Order: sequence, then structure tokens, then C-alpha cells
Amino acid sequence: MGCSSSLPDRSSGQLAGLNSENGGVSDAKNLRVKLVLLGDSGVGKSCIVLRFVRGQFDPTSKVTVGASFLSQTIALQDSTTVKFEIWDTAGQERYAALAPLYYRGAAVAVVVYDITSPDSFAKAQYWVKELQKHGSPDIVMALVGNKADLNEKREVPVQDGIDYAEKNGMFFIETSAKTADNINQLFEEIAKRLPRPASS
Ligand SMILES: Nc1nc2c(ncn2[C@@H]2O[C@H](COP(=O)(O)OP(=O)(O)OP(=O)(O)O)[C@@H](O)[C@H]2O)c(=O)[nH]1
Ligand SMILES: [Mg+2]
Repeated sequence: MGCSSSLPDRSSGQLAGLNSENGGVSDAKNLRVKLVLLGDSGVGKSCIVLRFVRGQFDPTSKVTVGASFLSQTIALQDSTTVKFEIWDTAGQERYAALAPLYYRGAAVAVVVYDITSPDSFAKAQYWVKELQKHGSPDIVMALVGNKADLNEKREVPVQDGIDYAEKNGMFFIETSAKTADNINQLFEEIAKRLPRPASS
């Protein structure tokens, strides 16, 4: 199972040649952001990334080992471009100690759960608390209820996600990596919420 992608995709961004050693912003019109995905094993993190970056859904690939890296650039309506440098972490418990390596310095954290799994919702809350304790103070956080296509097996009410996100100052959305529902919207909404440098 899984949608793990073995190779980094460094070819997708028109900003690939920019030297952005400052860990985030390139300039006012071309943003570069480090994004980390966190959440229980099997919630669909790798599938979300694969859908966003390659437009694919692969139910046959493997669980993520350690972490995988992909990048994708999007253009916003105001002609700003945002290059997401995405660290897709492994949700299996044995990799939990590695997570700080990926979320430290991240400008954006996407915390994912599976709407059919209350355990995964509890795990998402654990990650939110971790990020509040150890993440960047100005981190943009999104809470994502994935597998929205499995609505008939839903065990986490939409309202629970909305309420938890609101209490914790997070953006909330339900997605389906399988049908592509709300996947692009997730990243567009994150992009809109990024702090913008002053254009001098
Ligand atoms: N129905 C449905 N299945 C999904 C969806 N997203 C992922 N899956 C399935 O869920 C399983 C796990 O997906 P992954 O993307 O590998 O999960 P993960 O969160 O990356 O798991 P780890 O790498 O172990 O942390 C796979 O069998 C996927 O096919 C979705 O939106 N809908
Ligand atoms: Mg994975």
C-alpha cells in the first residue's frame, strides 16, 4: 500500500535555479517554503503529495521509510509563485524520533488524519501539540481530513475537525488523494496564508 515516491522531483519549479539559502523567502514575488507533512501511518500523506506533484494516485506503492522529498511550484492569481519544498515524513511509530529533523525550520506543517480513523485523529492532535511546543512560532498549520471519498465509513465528524482546527489557529480542509478532491485547494489556501515579505 501507499503512494511513496522514491525519487525527489527537483525538476518541477521554474525557481529551481534560484539561490535561496535563507531557508524560506526568495523575493516578494517568488516564495520558497519548506513544508512538512505529519500524521499516522496510512492516512494518505504520500498519496496527497503524489497527487499534488504528479497528478497521480498509486494504491500499490510502499509505506514511506524515513521521509521523502518532492517539490512543486504553483502560481497564484496575483502572479506570485510559491515553490513548496515538501518533506513527506514516515508515520510508522519507529520513525517518530526523526520527525523533528523535518519539522524544525518548516514554514508550513500539514497534519493529516483519515476521516475513517479516530485513532489517526488523536495522532494528528499529538502532532499539533508537538509543533506548538517545538515548531517555529510563526508556523502555518493545516489540519487535513483525508479519504473524504470514504464518507460512508466516516468515523470522525467534519465538525470535530473544524472545531479542533479553529481552537488551534489552523486552516482545515477535507481531501481525497484518490479522487483529487480539494488537493490543489489545500496547497493554494496554504500559499495564501504565508507571510509575505515587504516588496521594496
Ligand atoms: N480511499 C482512499 N484511500 C487513500 C487515500 N489516500 C491514500 N489512500 C490509501 O491509503 C493507504 C496509505 O496511503 P499512504 O499515502 O501511503 O499513507 P502515508 O500516510 O504516507 O503512510 P506512511 O508513509 O506509512 O506514513 C494506501 O493504500 C492508499 O491507497 C484517499 O484519499 N482515499
Ligand atoms: Mg507515506
